Amino acid sequence: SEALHLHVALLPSAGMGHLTPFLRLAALLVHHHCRVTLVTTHPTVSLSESHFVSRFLSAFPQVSEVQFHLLPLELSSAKSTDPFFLGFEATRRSAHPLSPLLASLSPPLHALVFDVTLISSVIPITEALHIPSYILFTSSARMLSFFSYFHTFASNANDDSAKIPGLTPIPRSSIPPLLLISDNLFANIFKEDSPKVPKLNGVVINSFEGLEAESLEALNGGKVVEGLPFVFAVGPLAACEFERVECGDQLKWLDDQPNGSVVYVSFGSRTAMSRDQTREIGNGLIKSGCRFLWVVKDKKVDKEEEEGLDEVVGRELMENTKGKGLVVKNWVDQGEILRHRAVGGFVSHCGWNSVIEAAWHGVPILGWPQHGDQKINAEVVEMSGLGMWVRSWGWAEQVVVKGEEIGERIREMMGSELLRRKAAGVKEEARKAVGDGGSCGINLMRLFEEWKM
Ligand code: BUP
Repeated sequence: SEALHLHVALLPSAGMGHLTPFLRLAALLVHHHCRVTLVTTHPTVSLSESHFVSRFLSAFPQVSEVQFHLLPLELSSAKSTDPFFLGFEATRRSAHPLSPLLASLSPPLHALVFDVTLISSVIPITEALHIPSYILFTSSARMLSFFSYFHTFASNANDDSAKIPGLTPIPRSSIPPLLLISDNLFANIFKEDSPKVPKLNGVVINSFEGLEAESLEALNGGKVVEGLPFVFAVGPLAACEFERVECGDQLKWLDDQPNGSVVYVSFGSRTAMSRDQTREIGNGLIKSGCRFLWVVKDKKVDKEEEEGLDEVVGRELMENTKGKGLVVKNWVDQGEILRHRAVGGFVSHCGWNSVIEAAWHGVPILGWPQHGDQKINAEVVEMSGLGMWVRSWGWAEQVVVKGEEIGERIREMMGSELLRRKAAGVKEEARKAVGDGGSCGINLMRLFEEWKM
């Protein structure tokens, strides 16, 4: 009722990691009686995305869909081969037709909430139409601080760490590698968009004080960069019913395992592991002596996923895992898995959604960042007490980490009573944030007040 008569449009960008929090935010807004329009991009990069959007729209018939058709991208000028980065870029370059599309919405919009990668292309449109501009930042508040500070940092290229006021310094080795080399798509988006954050009316983020007090205080205390808009921490955004997928076999298998005995292993929706590394992980899991549920992924985009497990993991290794663990290749219901009492630890790439989901269920993380923002997120995992990570493992493709060491670290995580207690503490904080009088509700009300003005 607080949001009655408000009309907000949401505009996500490519990848499940970006889409997921947008749809969860949409569900939250609908819950508060806000009218929501979802701008859906066509085509999506992966099938997971298009299925996810369809399921969302069927579950929320009160949400209007506006279709946004991307222009084909001139590949030779794109400066990247990553299908998701190309998706970002195609969306940026196709933004022009959004102008008549947004202008025609009725009742007129109180706000447009869009993806961080669209700042430069969308702000001129929203300014011309006098629509307040907000982003939903789909990573950590620590990463948001780095993003907002980036244009300052880039001019001091020799620093061994990013010393952002109010934050524990971010070592150079944790900075997304693509940002340290010039003239690639990812770095160019950062360079162009980072100085424009102060032009936004606000930033919505899927985080909470109990997980990221330091960064949220620095951001809203005006320390990070001058002129930043308010950061509305509305996390943890809850997973919704429409996200559920069939995974009866896995849950049944988990039902047969003792409490806290299973380590869940997944590197998210867009990390393809090399064959060598995949086999070392398999060996590591066997050496750990723990039971495991392992999601194997050897292609970046699901559409290309065709090889069988025997081929990717190796037949011998598959034989050896029998009885000790479950190896799966398809999309799993991560929420249900993390919620299961048998799961006692999570080997994760530290994609932000995975971190938030682990926090929600109080499952300790062994972080193994692979790309992009993931080391910065792993620092949050460690600082908050939710888990640990091994700095020497490096970025994906740099080294192949041996099974022996992987197994040892998994044993360490699964055996740590201290980690378990701390992760349970983070879970308590997460529940408090969304409970009565919690920060999620307070920040959401602030946001509605602002939208009403
Ligand atoms: Br894989 C997989 N099932 O099998 P992240 C992922 N997920 O539910 P990413 C499943 O996808 P970026 C699966 O629960 C999370 O909500 C998972 O987001 C879900 O990592 C989401 O963790 C994955 O942020 O994206 O996909 O690498 O790095 O862009 O954040």
